[in-house]
Amino acid sequence: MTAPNAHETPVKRFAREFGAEPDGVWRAPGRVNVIGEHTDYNAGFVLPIAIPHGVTAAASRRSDDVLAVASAQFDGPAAQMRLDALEPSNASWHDHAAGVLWALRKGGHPVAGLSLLLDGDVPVGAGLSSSHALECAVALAANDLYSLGLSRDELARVTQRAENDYLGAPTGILDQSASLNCTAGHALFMDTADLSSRQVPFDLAAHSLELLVIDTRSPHRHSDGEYAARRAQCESAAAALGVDFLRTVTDPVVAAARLRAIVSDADDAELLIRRMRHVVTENARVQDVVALLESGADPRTIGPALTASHRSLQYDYEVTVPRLDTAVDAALSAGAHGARMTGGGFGGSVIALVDQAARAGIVTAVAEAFDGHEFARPEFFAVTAGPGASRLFLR
Ligand code: GAF
Repeated sequence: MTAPNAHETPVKRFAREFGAEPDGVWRAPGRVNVIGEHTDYNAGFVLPIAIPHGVTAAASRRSDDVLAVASAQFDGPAAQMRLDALEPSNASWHDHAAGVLWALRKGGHPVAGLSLLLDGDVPVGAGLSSSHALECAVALAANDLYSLGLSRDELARVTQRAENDYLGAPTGILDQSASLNCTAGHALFMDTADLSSRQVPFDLAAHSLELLVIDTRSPHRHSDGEYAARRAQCESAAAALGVDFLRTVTDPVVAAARLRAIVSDADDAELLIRRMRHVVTENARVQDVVALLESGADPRTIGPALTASHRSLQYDYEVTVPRLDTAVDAALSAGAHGARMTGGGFGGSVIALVDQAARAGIVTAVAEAFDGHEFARPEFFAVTAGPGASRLFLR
């Protein structure tokens, strides 16, 4: 029996589990999306940063067509799965590793067995993409160990297939692209229609600012029905408007008039209008924020767009929950320049753009607001734009 040991390196833990040192070690980060929420499955724009938290995968090839996967965070021996017997599942954390190998093989890529030791510090259930960090670390390891030669964007598509078809979560391409393609000191401005992207300077410390994460400790899950329902509503709105994706819509007022004329049930029409309006205005906000950051303006100027994004997610997209709204409202009242939920919503984390000097007061104000609602106290930590996924070594 192996036991978690906080001081043991992934290499040592791997050797203890599998009897030899790993062939290599890879690391992939979680992400915070600065703005551009629920736009990725509408072929729209996103602007994530990689965060310093991530998942490290120590891995070796095996010749027996078995995935053996252990975790530094969980007690117990490695789970063992025959690759040719894998069936879609989302019952355990190791299904995220299995899903990547399953998706690689479904895509015709020749991967055989892997021994894996995973070690992560992305808060789970906080909406910071812990599962995508795991999947990206495993995808990079398999790509190197089996000399697959896949590009970062191809690996992002592989992990998206694992999420959609193995784990049953109908997510877009934001999170894995952030983990694989972000660079330190930058946000990644990506057009999800074709995955074209550019790096946008994002150095808040140079302006005595920081991005404060408020983990509301109300866990979210993408396989729950609400995320899928939002996606389906966007597809219905696009179909009614005669476009492939809502990204094509630029004037929400004209589109709303058309939806009222086309959709016979008035309540259905108003619901589709709210969803459409979020997507169209959010795409515009991403472009506005990128323009401000690229112009060299004080990053404080992006604050109002962050807050407008939250209000749109709260009232038009309806994916916030009381803890998220409470955190945003309290942070703004205490002096944050902007605040919004980040990630899929229905729980998870808020980000607040704060002056470094104001951070302590904002933390106290949010904590007291949570006490007032008898919510469990959130976790607070600042994040900087860290590097994307990488190989740490390969023997
Ligand atoms: C989750 C999904 F995984 C992403 O694809 C994206 O849709 C996000 O929610 C919302 O922007 O993180």
